[in-house]
Amino acid sequence: MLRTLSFAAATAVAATLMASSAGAEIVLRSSDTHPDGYPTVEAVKHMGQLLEERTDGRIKIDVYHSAQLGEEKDTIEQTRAGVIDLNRVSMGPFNGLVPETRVVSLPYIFRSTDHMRAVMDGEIGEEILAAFEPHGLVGLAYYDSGARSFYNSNKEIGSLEDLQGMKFRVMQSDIFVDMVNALGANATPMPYGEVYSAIETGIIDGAENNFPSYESAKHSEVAKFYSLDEHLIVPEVLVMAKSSWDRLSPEDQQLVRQAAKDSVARQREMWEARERESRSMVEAAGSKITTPDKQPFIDAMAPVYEKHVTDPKLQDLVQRIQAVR
Ligand code: GTR
Repeated sequence: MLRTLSFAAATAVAATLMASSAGAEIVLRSSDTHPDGYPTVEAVKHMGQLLEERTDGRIKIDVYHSAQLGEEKDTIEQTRAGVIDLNRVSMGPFNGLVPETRVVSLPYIFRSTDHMRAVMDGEIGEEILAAFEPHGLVGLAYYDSGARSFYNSNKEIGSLEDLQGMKFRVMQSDIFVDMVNALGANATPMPYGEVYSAIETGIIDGAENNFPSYESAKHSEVAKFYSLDEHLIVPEVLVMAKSSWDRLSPEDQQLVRQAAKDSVARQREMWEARERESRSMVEAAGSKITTPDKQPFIDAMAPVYEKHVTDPKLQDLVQRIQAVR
């Protein structure tokens, strides 16, 4: 019973079962869109192992990978409602809900993964984690997601000109729609799980993502042309339902937060290895990777910044991010 209910929903049941159950008292249900073995899935499993060890098996995490609990947008709502306890998601789908997530979803805001890590590991990252709380969520940790680039089923993209008029799927956020439009292409927001068949049937020409997603979601089978423009370095985030969090004792909250933080280094290690592996896998399977000149892509993003960074608080965050060395 405990295994299928969220901690929030199971608490009432747990209260009666606890006395007789020799197993975990608290089982946290965690969602991820990626398949088993993907670095984010394995990182949350690792966090669960740490928690089990540190609580003598009293707190456990069950990871529901492969979008078993739904597409990201829906799982975010379910997490806010306390139906799902933990959720590992991209920052992108939070853009409509948590304004602070918008700054780290801007194209080319981070110069490199090292820059992203320096920002997210520091005080700006902590501020953004805290910004989830008024929205029914507790931000726990960030994971790496490399850089996202465009891929498509039609042709090589050697320059910005080649993108003109093409149709790309983006995550469900207005920033990404405007980003693609500013490049002269057309954006179609849609859930991740629909992208493969949308490319296959020609509803869209392609999408944009990092190598591990491109490979593991098998988009590489239907979109062979990958263009390394690296327009987005957008971190992943692990959030917890505020209602599940509030049911934990302060000591357990501390344990959960620490285990989440401690899983980050493991995720990054796995991420770096997986990026390399995925890239060689898709290349071996016939994907053609091109490297366009990025500068015209970067220059084309000015209107996106003008439109989306109007709030003084977000303007300040952008400046502080750019100032991080
Ligand atoms: C992946 C990310 C997922 C999801 C997906 C998407 O890189 O890890 O959380 O956001 O992209 O494009 O929907």
